[in-house]
Amino acid sequence: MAYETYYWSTSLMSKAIESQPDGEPLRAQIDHKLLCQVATDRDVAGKAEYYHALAQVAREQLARRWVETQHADRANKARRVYYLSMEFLIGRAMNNALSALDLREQAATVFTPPGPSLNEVMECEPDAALGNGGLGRLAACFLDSMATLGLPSWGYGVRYEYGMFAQSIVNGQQVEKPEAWVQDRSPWEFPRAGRHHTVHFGGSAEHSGDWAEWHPADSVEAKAFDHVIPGHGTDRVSTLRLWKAAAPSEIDLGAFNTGDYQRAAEFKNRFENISWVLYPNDSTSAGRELRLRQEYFFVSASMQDILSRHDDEYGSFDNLADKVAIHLNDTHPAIGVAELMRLLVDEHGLKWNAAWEQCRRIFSYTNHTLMPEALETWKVTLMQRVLPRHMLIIYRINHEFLDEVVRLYPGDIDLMRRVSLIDDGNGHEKDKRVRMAHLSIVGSHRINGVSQLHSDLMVQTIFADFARLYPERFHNKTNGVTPRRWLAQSNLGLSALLDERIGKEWRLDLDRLEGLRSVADDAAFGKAFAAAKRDNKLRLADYVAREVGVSLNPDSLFDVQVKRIHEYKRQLLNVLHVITRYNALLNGETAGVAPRSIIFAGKAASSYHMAKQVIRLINDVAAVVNNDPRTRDLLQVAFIPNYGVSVAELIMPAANLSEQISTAGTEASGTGNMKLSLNGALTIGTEDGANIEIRDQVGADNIFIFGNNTAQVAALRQTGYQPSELYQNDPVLKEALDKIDGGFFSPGERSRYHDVFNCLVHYGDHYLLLADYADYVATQARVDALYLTPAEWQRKAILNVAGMGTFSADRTIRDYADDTWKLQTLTNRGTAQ
Ligand code: 26V
Repeated sequence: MAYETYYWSTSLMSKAIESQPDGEPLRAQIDHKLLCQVATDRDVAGKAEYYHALAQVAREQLARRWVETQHADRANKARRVYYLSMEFLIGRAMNNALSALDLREQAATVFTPPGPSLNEVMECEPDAALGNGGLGRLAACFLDSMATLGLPSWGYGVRYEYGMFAQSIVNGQQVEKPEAWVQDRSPWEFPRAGRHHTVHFGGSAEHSGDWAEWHPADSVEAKAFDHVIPGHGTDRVSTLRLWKAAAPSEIDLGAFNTGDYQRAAEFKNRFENISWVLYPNDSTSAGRELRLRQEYFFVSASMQDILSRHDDEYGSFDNLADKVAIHLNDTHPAIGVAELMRLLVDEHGLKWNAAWEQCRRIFSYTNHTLMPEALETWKVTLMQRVLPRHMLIIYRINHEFLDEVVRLYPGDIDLMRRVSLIDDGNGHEKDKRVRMAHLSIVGSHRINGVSQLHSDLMVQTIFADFARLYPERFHNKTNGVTPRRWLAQSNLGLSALLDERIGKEWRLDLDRLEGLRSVADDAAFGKAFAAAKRDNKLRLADYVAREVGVSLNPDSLFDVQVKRIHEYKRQLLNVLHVITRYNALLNGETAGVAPRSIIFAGKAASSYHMAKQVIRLINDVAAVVNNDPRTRDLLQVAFIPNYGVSVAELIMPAANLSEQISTAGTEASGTGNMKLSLNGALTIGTEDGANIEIRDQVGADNIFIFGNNTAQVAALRQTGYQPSELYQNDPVLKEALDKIDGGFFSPGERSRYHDVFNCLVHYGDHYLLLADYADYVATQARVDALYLTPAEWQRKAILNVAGMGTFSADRTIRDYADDTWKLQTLTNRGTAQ
C-alpha cells in the first residue's frame, strides 16, 4: 500500500477504533477508563484524571502492538540491536503516542470546552528526564527512529527514581530540586514481574585457565520495567527496558523475620540506592563508586537478559554474533565487554578465544566527546574491589591486545603505554586506572564519532594510535533528530504549511523538505511561513510572561541559546554581545539595529561553579537591561528556567536565530542546532560539530559562520594566546568586560563577577572567547541587517528548513543499521528493503 494511504487514510483510523475490544469511539473509551481505572466520571474529572484515562486508552493499543511485534521478531528469528545507554531523555509520551496511533486529531475533538483542552491534558504529564543533555536525547530520538524503521531493537537503561533535577531561578541563581518523575505510577510503564536478574558485586575471584570462580560479597536484584516505543507509520513498536534495583528477597526477609526492621530497611536502602539517581555530567562525578555500581548493574542485567532471550530462541551461543548487535552509547556501558566475556566463559562454558571472537563482532561504540576531562577511567583499586572478576578479564584482554600490538610494532614501548587499557599511573599502584574508551575500542568492530569534524578529530587526536592499528573500525555517523517530535508534534503551524506544499510524507522521509526550495521565493508562501513563526513566538512570549515575568515583543528577533551551561559552549560570549549591544544603544547607536529578544535556557551541573556564575550573570544583566526604558524597545533578555524536552518543544518552533557558538573543536555534534534549523531558525555559529554539515546543506549564504576554526584555534594556542592584549586593545570589549568586573550588573555585590572576568582576561581564557569576540559582534550586526529585510530573511529561513532532510535521525539510524549493526530495515511501507 502506498505510504500516503497507509499513514493518513481514515482506514487506519477506523482500524484503530475497530481494534478496540468494544469497538467504541475514543470518547466512550475515555469514559470507560475514567470509570474503571481512575474511578471517576466526566462530571467531576479534572485534567490529571483525563490524562490518566487517555493514557490508558493509548496504553492498551500499544500493548497490543508490542505483543505482535515481539511475536513477529521471534517467528522471523530476527537479528536484533540492543542500544545500551545510561541516559534516555524521553520527555512526555502522550503526544507522541497519540500521533503514532493516529488518534491525535480525534483526541483534540474530544477535549472541548467547558472541559480541558487536549493540550491542557497533555501538560499534566511530567517529563521523563532520565538524562543530562545531548547524549540522552539522542538515545531517545534513536529509539523513535529504530521503531519507525521497523528495526528489531531494544533500548536498555536504568530506571532512576530521580532523573534530571528541576531548576528554578531564585534571586537570579539556579536552585536545584530533586524530581521523582514516576511518582506513584506511570501509565507508560509495564512492570515485568517475571523478568529479573541477579547482579553481583565485590568479593574475590580465583583464576584457573580460561575459567574463573567469582565469590561475590553482595548481590542485588534487577527488575525490568518496559516502556513501549511506538513506531510511526507502522504498527511496530520497540522496547525500552529499564532496570530498577531491589534487595534480594532472601536477605530482605531474613532481617524482617527476626523483627529487625531497622536492619531490613538499611539493607533495602543499601541495595536500592543503585538506581536512585542520575549522575550529573560534571568532572567531579568521575571515580564515584556508586556510579561504577550503577553502570555494572544495568549492563549485567541487560547482558543476562540478552543471553537468556538468545538461549530461549536457539539453545546455543554459537550463533550469538549472527543474531545480536550491542551498541555502547559512550563508554558508560563499556564494562559490558568484560561482562559478556564473563558470562560466556564462566557461566556458559565457552572457550576464551571463541567468546572473544564473538564479542568483537557483537559490540560497537559511539564516542560523544573529545574533552579529556570527560573521558571515563576507573581506578584499578576500585575496580578490583567492586568487580574483581572483571578486573582479571580486563587484564587478560589487555595482555592479548598488547601482544598483538607488539607483533605489529615491535619495540615501540611508548605506543604500548599509550594504547594500553591500563594507565600505569607512572608506576604508582594506587594511580593505575582502567581506560574505558580503550576497552570499548578493543572490544568493538565499529567505532564512530557523531559529526564529520568530530570523527576526523577523533582519529587525528585522542584515538590516533587506534586508528593506525585498526583503520577499518573507525567511521562517522552524523547525529540526527526525530522529525516527529521536533517538527510534526511541536510545530503544528509549520507542519500544516508543509503538508499543503509538499505533502505529508516528510514525516517519514525528511528529504522531501527539498521540495521547499522551489517556493523559497514565493511571496505568499513566505508570508504564511512568517505567520506560522509569529504564532509560535506569541505562544512562547505568553509562556515567558507567565514564567519569567518578562514581556517579549513578538516582532523582535528571537535570538535563542538553549543547551547545558558549559564554558565550552560559550554562553558567556553571548552575554558579552548582549552587553556590547546595550552599551551601543546607550551611546545612541540605533541605526540598523533590529529589536531583539535574547533568550537563554539551560541547566548547570550543581557542582559547576563557573556555569552557575554564568546563569547568575545572565539574570543580573537581564534585570538591568529589561528595566532600562532607554533600550527596552530594542533589547530584551530572558532566562527561561528548567530547560528540558518539553520546554524545548516550546522554544524551538519560536526561534529566529540559533546560537551555536562553541569553541571550534569542542562540540562533538550538537543536536539543538538541527532542531532549530528544522523549525526555520537561521544559525549563527562556529565551524564546529554538525554546524559545518548544516552549512553544507543549507548553503553558506544562509548561515552566519564566524570565528576561528579548529586549525586556527590550535595555532592560537600554540603561539601563546594573550587574552589580556585583546582586552587592552579593543575599547568596546574592554567596556563590556569592565562593566562585568566593576559590578555594574551586581551593584549590591560589586566583586560578584571578579572570577568570571579573571578567567577571561588573566587566566588564559581557555575557550578563546575574546579571540572570537570581534568577529561575533560584527556578524551579529549582519544578522540585524538581514532581519530588517524580512523577505530576504524569510527566504533564507525557508532554505534552512529545505536543507534539513539529512539531519533526520532516520537517516542516522539507517546508516548504523547498514554499516554498523548489519540489520535489515523495513521500509515505511512495511516491506523488507
Ligand atoms: C562533557 C563534559 C565536559 C567536561 C566536564 C565533564 C563532562 C562530562 C560529560 C560531557 C559530555 C558527555 C557526552 C555528551 O553528552 N556529549 C554530547 O553528545 C551529543 C550527542 O552525540 C552531542 O550532540 C554533543 O555535541 C555532545 O556534547
